[in-house]
Amino acid sequence: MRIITFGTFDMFHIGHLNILERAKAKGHHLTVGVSADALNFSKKQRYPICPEQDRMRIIKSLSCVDEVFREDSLELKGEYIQQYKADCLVMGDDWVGRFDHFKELCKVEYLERTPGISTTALIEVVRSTTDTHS
Ligand code: C2G
Repeated sequence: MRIITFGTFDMFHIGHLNILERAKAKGHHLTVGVSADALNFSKKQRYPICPEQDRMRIIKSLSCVDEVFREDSLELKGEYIQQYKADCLVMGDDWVGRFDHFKELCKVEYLERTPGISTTALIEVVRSTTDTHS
């Protein structure tokens, strides 16, 4: 089965690795759409800490990942699912229900997020450490 998943994967951490490994375990081929810097800016009004070329290189280097592309638009998910011939879309459960309409194209599964870690929390830790020492 061919699996597809999407994410920003900024400041790559263990929660990201866990979901990618678990996504791959559901099939034999894993495609990852890494969200573009511009897409992040349009969604969150800030750019990721790590630029898209770096985020894509990191994801590409993982042994559980077979193929990587840049996700330029949230509206193109259906096209990406078809283009990469995915049989199953996997997302973390922070997205539960949000992609159910793709069930007409492929299976849709939401996996439990790894508790206690997020890019936002990492940024906060760095920020508070920097504040303390400056
Ligand atoms: N994740 C996880 N556990 C965490 C943190 C993240 O399982 N502790 C998962 C998320 O649920 C997501 C993936 O890791 O499936 C990537 O997370 P983000 O980089 O935060 O991606 P996001 O901004 O949700 O981008 O088109 C959708 C977007 O591209 C998704």
